[in-house]
This record gives sequence, C-alpha cells and structure tokens, in this order.
Amino acid sequence: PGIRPLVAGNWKMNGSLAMASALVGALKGRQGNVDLLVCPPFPYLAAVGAALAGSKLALGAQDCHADASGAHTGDVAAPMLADLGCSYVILGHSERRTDHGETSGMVAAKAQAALAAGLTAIICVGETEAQRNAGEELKIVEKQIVESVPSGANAGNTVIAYEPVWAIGTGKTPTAADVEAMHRHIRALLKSRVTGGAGMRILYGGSVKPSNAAELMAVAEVNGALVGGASLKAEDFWGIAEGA
Ligand code: G2H
Repeated sequence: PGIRPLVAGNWKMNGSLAMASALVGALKGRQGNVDLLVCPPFPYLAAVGAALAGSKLALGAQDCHADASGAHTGDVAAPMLADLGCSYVILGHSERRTDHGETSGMVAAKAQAALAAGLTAIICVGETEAQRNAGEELKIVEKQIVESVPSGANAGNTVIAYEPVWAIGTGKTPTAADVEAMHRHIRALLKSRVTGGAGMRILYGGSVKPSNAAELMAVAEVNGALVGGASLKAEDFWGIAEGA
C-alpha cells in the first residue's frame, strides 16, 4: 500500500538519435500518477538527458560495470551514468544473463557499484518456460533474488523487476493469478531479507502493452512495469502509464 508505481521503458538496442529525440519530445510534457523512466542505449543517454531536462521523466541505463573505473574496454561505469544524469540502471536483464553470461553474483556486484554511485538498481529476475513447466518458478526466482540483491539494498535504492523469460517480446503473458502468486512470494522474501522490503517496488515485465497494462498493474504487489517493445512508441508507453 502506498507504493507509487514506476513505469520504465527499456529501449534495448533500438532506436536512433532522431527517434530518441522524437520519443522524448512526445513524452516530456506529460505527467501522470506514476513515475516514468526511459532507458535508452548508452550512446543516446546524453542527448536524451538534455532533452528531458526540466521534465518529470527520469533517465536510466541498461547495464553498468561492477568497477567504478579501470581497464575494461567497452564497458561503462556506474559513476559515468550518474554523471550523465541517470538515476536508474537496469541490471541482470535476462538478455544480459543469456547474451553475456551474467550470473546473479555478477549482477549483485554491478548493483553494489550502482548503489555506490547513487543510482537506483532495477534488478531483473525471471524463470524460463522449462522452469515454469517444471513448477520451479518460485524457487528459481527466489534464488535469483537472494543472489542478485546486494547487502546495501533498500526500498529507496533498489527495484525488483519480475520478467518471466518466456513472456519477453513474445506477446505471451502469465495469468493475473500467476503474476500475483509470484509477486506475493517476492514481497514475502523482501520483507524477510531486505531493509524496507515492504516498500520496495516490484515491477512486472514481459509483453506489457496498453491493452493488458491495466489488468497486470491491478494485480496485488505489482508496483509498475518494465516495458520493452511498447516503450518505443510514445502513445503505447503513455497508454501503459495511464493503465498503471
Ligand atoms: C522484457 C520487456 C522489457 P518486452 O524484457 O524489459 O520487453 O516488453 O518487449 O517483452
């Protein structure tokens, strides 16, 4: 109760400078009853940050390194993101766990770096289809949370995003009852393990769109959405925000 929803757009590896400025231009004047966040690819962060100045939209990135600086060619450090005006960073998205072999231990180290830089970490967890079919989803997600959430996490600096891997970009979504069972399980775990766990946001992600947002966002213990494909169009993203 009383948790203000967050609707976060994860642009993934999509867009262009022109698209980024058009999308932000269409969103920046709006202010609903939720917090809105856009997470563009690294090369567009500075431009999007400048375009967002003075608006209520927050800026976030899609990954960071676990070290604050150093010899890590091609990587981006959390203090650099803070420098650019980011207030959030998405960590441990299933695409990074799969494409880059990120383990929960690595995600925890990145999250620790994010918190040290003053960023809010959005830590992603979720089961595969095979794991759900085997009835292991609660156990798998619990293990991911235990291993991915760093010790300094609290309700102000960390957000959990539950994204069933089989629902990502597929158009498939779990039933409201399945989402509720998972989010209640996560809430109980956070309450028992994390400072302020009762107030930590738990987002749902995976094929959220304007037509299903209101139903998903009305589920108990769902405190917003992490939106991929539908965050690339201003009207869709706004439609989701209005449903939240
Ligand atoms: C899940 C989600 C955003 P989509 O990855 O993180 O993507 O909404 O396209 O399923």
